Amino acid sequence: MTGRDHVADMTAGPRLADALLPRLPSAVETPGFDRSAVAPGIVHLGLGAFHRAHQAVFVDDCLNAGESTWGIVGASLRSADTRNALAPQDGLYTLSVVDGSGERLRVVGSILSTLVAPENPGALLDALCDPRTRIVTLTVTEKAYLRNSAGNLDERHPEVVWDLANPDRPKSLYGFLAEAIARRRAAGTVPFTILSCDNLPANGATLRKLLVAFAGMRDRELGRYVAEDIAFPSSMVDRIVPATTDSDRERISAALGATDAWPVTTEPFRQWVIEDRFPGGRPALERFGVEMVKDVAPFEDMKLRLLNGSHSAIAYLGLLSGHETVAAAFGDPAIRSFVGRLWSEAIPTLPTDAGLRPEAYIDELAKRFDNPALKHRTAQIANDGSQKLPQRIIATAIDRLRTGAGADHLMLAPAAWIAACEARGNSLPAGHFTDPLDAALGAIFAKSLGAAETVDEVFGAAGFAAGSDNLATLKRTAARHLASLRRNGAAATLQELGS
Ligand code: CS2
Repeated sequence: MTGRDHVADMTAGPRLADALLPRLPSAVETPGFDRSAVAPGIVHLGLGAFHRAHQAVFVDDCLNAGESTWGIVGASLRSADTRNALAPQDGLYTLSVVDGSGERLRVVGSILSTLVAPENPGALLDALCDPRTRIVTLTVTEKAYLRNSAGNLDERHPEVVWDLANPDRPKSLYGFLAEAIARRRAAGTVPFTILSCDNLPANGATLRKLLVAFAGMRDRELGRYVAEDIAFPSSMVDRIVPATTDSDRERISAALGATDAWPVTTEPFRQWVIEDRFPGGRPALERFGVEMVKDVAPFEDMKLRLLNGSHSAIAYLGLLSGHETVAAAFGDPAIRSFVGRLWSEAIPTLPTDAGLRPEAYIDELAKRFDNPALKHRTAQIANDGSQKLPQRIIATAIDRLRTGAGADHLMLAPAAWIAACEARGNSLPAGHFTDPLDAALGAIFAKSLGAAETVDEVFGAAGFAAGSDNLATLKRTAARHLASLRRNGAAATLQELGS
């Protein structure tokens, strides 16, 4: 059910809005700044729950501290649901921070307005071209980067083809960014800085490469301009944000005494590490714990390989073992002990000269995964495995083999992904999670192949480890695990791997 659909059946009083802020219970934190005096300075693409629990809260901290030129214009590139929920609330929403000790509520005021790109692409282009916009942030998820299996821009993707032919009515992030950059340049407006906040390694450099390719297809000179005159700092973002449930909506609205159609729940932990390259200026995020650094790469590697890698493994093994949430799956001794050994495989692949403290990091991670109040569904993390596993698991395994070490535990993750995909429509509901590769996967599974052939075809379709000298070894290990998962199930496979 979407936020909008839900509003009709909620009875928790008036709708959350600016006028209501003074009447909220005193335990609820509210914006300490005059929202009407804040000017927009950031356009955010991808107005999902993650953004609203992370970047928007750090920016809210800055606005509370008196910086008044960094309000957010939030845009969805696909669905109207978030706008439909937030627009009647003046862009306000509640952040609920939960752990074993209880729940803290905070109404966040940093999102000044909300846009839905497909409804009105011109309005989003106008916001991007507004001279007051100096930063464009993105949380559009891995698949929106429209990469082919070699990691380059998928030039045949229908949205790329459309955007090249229809620059005034773009659909993809590339069409919007390239057109806005071209218009700003023609108008003599200073360029904005583009800050990717997606879970991709070297996300700034990756986005730069892809956008330069797109812009160059429009016009060589524009490609050169993007390459030379736009800054793409990389960033590492971290906060666990389960999808909002109806029971969250009811509980939080009851506590507010006002209806919030789309609150967001999260954990106390939050981390943002940003490469400090903002020619057009930036809010003083470092005052609120954001780490402004020269090189984000080590932090990104540690987070992708330890947190996200184990998250994906927990999700697929959890699904195969009947666990609905991360806390339940991680509470399963067999999965927990497997994850410990997975971390032991991944840690030696991290840089040792960058001041990382991986042992302390995994200690804290274990506590975060155990958070009993965070109902983070395994099915949520399971989405888009084909887009996530390369940087979370496969790259780590390649690094292991390169140094002559093994990757037995790591390679259980892609095998469990395949097994969980196969289980949909059987032991798992058909649409329990989705993947951009679902059509190709369905065609492979329909052939009822043995484990080795299945792994071969799935790795080929997903481009896993393409070009690696050790591809055959990686596939062999994954196939052994898949055969065991199919034949003996997850519990026996985990037990055998542990012995
Ligand atoms: C998760 C991430 O859904 C997923 O794939 O692994 O969203 C994870 O919760 C965040 O990256 C935590 O920062």
